[in-house]
Amino acid sequence: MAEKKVVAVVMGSDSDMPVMKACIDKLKEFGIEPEVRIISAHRTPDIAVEFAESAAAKGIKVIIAAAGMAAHLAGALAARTTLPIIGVPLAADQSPAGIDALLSTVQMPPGVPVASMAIGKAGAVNAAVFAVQILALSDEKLTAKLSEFRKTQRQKVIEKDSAV
Ligand code: RP5
Repeated sequence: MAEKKVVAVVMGSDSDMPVMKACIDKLKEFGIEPEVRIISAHRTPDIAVEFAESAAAKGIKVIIAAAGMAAHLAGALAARTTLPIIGVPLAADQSPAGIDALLSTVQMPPGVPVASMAIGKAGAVNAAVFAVQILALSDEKLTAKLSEFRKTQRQKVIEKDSAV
């Protein structure tokens, strides 16, 4: 039987996938196969509500929500669940470098937080790492993988330093 998915990666459009692939790939590096959905807070608001309200009961523990422009997806999901929501603001076509999405994602009212990451690919990768950090609180194997990840990252910088 397939293992229950504990992380969901939701994005507002398939046009977000080229950036969000970095998030999905990073989760997979840690052995986490996410549930991936395209759900729009504005174009499919009913599906966003249904998804958020049913996520915890399905076994989802962390939701990563990415969107561009007036990026209300992370906040709209956060309004309907007490699961932690990690937001990834994206620079969509013709948008001012993602600043619009950043402010829409990060400026949540008190009481309904979204953990907003950086704009774009860095944020997509960090959303995956942050989700792993949350899950690692109750998973020693993930804690060990995070420690290994940091060591490898450190080593890569040292190698670049020697090669420069
Ligand atoms: C947002 O609008 C999506 O997350 C995407 O970043 C942006 C543009 O969507 P498409 O017009 O490409 O579907 O809701």
